[in-house]
Amino acid sequence: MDPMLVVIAVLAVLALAGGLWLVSGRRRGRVPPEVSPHKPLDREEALPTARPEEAGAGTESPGEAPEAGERAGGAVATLERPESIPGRMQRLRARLAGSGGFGKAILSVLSRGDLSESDWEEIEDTLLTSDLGVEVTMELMDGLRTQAKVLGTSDPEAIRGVLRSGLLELVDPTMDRSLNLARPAAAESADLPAGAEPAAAILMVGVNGTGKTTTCGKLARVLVAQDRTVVMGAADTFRAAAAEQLSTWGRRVGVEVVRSEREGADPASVAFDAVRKAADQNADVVLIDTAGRLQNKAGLMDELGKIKRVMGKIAPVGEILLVLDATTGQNGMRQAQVFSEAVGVTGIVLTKLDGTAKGGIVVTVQRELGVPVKLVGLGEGADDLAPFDPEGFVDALLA
Ligand SMILES: Nc1nc2c(ncn2[C@@H]2O[C@H](COP(=O)(O)OP(=O)(O)OP(=O)(O)O)[C@@H](O)[C@H]2O)c(=O)[nH]1
Ligand SMILES: [Mg+2]
Repeated sequence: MDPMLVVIAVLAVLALAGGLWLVSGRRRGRVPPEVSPHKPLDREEALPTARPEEAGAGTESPGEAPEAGERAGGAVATLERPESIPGRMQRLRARLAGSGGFGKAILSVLSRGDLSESDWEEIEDTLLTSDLGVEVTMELMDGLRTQAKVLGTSDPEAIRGVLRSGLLELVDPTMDRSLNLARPAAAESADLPAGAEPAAAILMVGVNGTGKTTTCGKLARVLVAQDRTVVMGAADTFRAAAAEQLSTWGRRVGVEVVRSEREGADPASVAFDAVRKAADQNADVVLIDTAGRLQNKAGLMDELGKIKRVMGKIAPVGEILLVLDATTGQNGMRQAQVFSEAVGVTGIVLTKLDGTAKGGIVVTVQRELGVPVKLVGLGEGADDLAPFDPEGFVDALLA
């Protein structure tokens, strides 16, 4: 055989092998299309993707981007120390009592002693205005009337006891209200570096203005107060101000915030980057803030499903908190149902309970969804968030 031909054949084989190796090497290093968090899907097809290096997405820690005046002589200002949980419970009890104007109104009727039919109607009206809903009110009224017949209404203390146990039963102390902070096993597609473990992931969802970002910030503080390491993800890419709002919360307690500088970036991509970052850092918890959305916007509801799915490429999302504004009352119920169907809500955060006397909403929302109220927002202050405690709540209502 012509030696020249042999040389050409060998070179051709080598070139082919080299080419194949490069391709498979690229494949190895690349996330397959269906699992790529950066690939825009569905209606986002037209939107630019949000790879951190392309879109200016990045993380911000307190040391990297301090606010003006935050540095003194090159040192980062001291971080805030969030209030301990028992401390805040004590402080917030009075505000919780405010959400139960109805409890006191009923007690005052009961204290009249022998109740006339119009007294009973007054109790019924009061319960109805507390957002307990008609069905629950009727149930509670039946119980009260029956007990009143047995005990006689001349003993207001006894009736108060009946009201307390009736309300407590409605609020249901048997529900598990703990946040799921167990670290999940990594998904097969996670491809994490050795030693990295996914963090417990919490996704915050809800309609506009209910308090999602504020709750993310407050919850980060609760977790920091418990000595947990936290990463937050600003998956509200709708407005640049939203990421800044979350970053401000993070900065105050030294929690890193993963964000995209570009408005309209794919929120699922930012959520993925945050979950990935949390795993790489072995953080305990990753909190993902999302943009407010109306439940009747199907495309936006699908987007939430996508965020959850893409986060699941690292590990399953353990907690999906629906943030509901307590002052919207029964209107919140429809929202709650649609969000629940779209992403499977695991817990409710009832915010602005300090601004309403309609604490009955706690009962209604739990009944409608079969999901417990886990946290309550009781003010605009940084530590005005508390775990929901049924006994404390009912006692505050009847204090
Ligand atoms: N009084 C009171 N105000 C609250 C509470 N939680 C949140 N807020 C206020 O509600 C307003 C909206 O809060 P955000 O956290 O920005 O709400 P959001 O759901 O993130 O809003 P979007 O991202 O626009 O959908 C802010 O002024 C908060 O201070 C609460 O528990 N009590
Ligand atoms: Mg927000």
